[in-house]
Amino acid sequence: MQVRSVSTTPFSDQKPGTSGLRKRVGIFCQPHYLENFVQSIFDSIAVPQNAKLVLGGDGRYYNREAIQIILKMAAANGFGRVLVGRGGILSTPAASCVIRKYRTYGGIILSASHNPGGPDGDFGIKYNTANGGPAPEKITEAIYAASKTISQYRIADIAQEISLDKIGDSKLGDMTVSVIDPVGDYAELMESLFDFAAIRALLSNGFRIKFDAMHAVTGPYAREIFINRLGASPDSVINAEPLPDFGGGHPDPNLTYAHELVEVLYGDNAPDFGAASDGDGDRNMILGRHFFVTPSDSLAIIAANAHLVPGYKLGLAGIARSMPTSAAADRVAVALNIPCYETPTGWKFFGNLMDAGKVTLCGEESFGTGSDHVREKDGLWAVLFWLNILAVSKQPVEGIVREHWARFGRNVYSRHDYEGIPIDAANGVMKLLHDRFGDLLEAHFGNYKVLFCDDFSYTDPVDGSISTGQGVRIGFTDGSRIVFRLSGTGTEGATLRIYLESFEPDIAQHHLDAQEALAELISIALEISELRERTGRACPTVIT
Ligand code: VG1
Ligand code: CO
Repeated sequence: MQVRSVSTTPFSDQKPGTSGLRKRVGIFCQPHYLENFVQSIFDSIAVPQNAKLVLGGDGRYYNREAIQIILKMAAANGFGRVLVGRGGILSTPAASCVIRKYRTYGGIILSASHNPGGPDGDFGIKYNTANGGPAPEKITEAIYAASKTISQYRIADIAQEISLDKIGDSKLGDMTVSVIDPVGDYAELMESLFDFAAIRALLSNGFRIKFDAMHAVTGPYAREIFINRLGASPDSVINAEPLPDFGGGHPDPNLTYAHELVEVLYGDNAPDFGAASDGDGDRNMILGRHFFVTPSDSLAIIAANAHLVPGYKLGLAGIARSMPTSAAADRVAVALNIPCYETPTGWKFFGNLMDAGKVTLCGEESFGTGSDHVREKDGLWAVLFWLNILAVSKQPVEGIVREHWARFGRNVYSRHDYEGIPIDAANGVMKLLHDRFGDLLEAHFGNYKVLFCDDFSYTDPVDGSISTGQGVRIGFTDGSRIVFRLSGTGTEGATLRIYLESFEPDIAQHHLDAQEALAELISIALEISELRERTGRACPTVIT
């Protein structure tokens, strides 16, 4: 095989964010842009000769082109075999599953997750290590450093396109390209964890479900699992055809962007259960009939009911949640007498805890839930977990949630996102908050008195690594909390997130509507951050 060394110069903007490098397609398509980043990955991980790599993506625009380039670069960089999902498709959790099952050296996942796709949308790339999880900060920082000094990359000098549409092996120089079924290994793993017979019985007894794949990667997975293996009716999965532009939609399973599903679940004759997943299949939204389950509650409820599910009946080692996620799971951990860890935002912080056997379940408020079955959050896994709980408990979704609140109290929760605001204004808000820490400690806001304020930092209990600047927390004496954080996944301006939480021990006493219950905290957040004045925004882009 002929290898070409191509001279190149660095791009200044290849710093990986919360989960990998995400940019507009136009930026990724520039000559050498993708190649520089891929070579920076390979240069940062000391690839052993003949190593195995997993490669796949969420099918968005530029997925196939990128896969051709990465395959040729993998061959030129000494990989022995690359396992690629057929058609270049692998959901993020499925990629994690395949890395672990076939013990590969790592994997490259092409996705910008919940960000829109298409020629004017976003593209993304992330590297996962041998445990199946997102590369830890140590590696992402090394990749970024390498990208700043790169002067050449290596690529196989082969013009031919590698065929990705037929399962089986082919040769690319000395390297083997193994095209694999993207769904099979993952579906098998799900069957090993959940009581498929119980779920099948539930579905055949008239329990109706609706899953919205949002024209993103989960369509083929959902069809195979819900329809073929669990016997759900064919109309149970909507928008099941993955499209390069996600049908023009925003593949983010929340109340705003998954409105088609939300209308069905809040409409007349609504099904019993609704769910959606995002671009790359790692997020989940859970709905009951006329009812929304907050992701933070979902994590807590999954933890409290895990003993009902075969894969978890022996108990949980511990739970981990990201800092902005509500403390609902902490209460369950106390009841189960297991530890609960609080990590910075992003799945990469959970990997060490799972590898060390310290936690079984992990979750984030951003519609991310998962367990140690893989090392990524897993949308369909969460849906199956709920279906398994519903099949055993024979209660509606709303009943399960209300019973949970009655037992543990309710962490009333909401997130307000201000998307696409000027970067300077966003940084100004964060700086102002830091400058006000001293004053805030003295301040009273009606019934609210500040107990502490800080910028969250985390020391990894396994390897001792420290991550600072992970979000401003303002805690009040009654246990309420406001968190301000800048997003690390956006590609347009800045996105500022405000996370609001209060605790209601006696749910008989209080409003059901979170926005109403949190109204005072919301106005405190706006007042102390001067957000409206500094951004000119009257209201958030997305409220969850
Ligand atoms: C967001 C979420 C975070 C999640 C990340 C990746 O990050 O808040 O919880 O881990 O997306 O999710 P940020 O930095 O924009 O707040 V995914 O499904 O986009 O890989
Ligand atoms: Co995602």
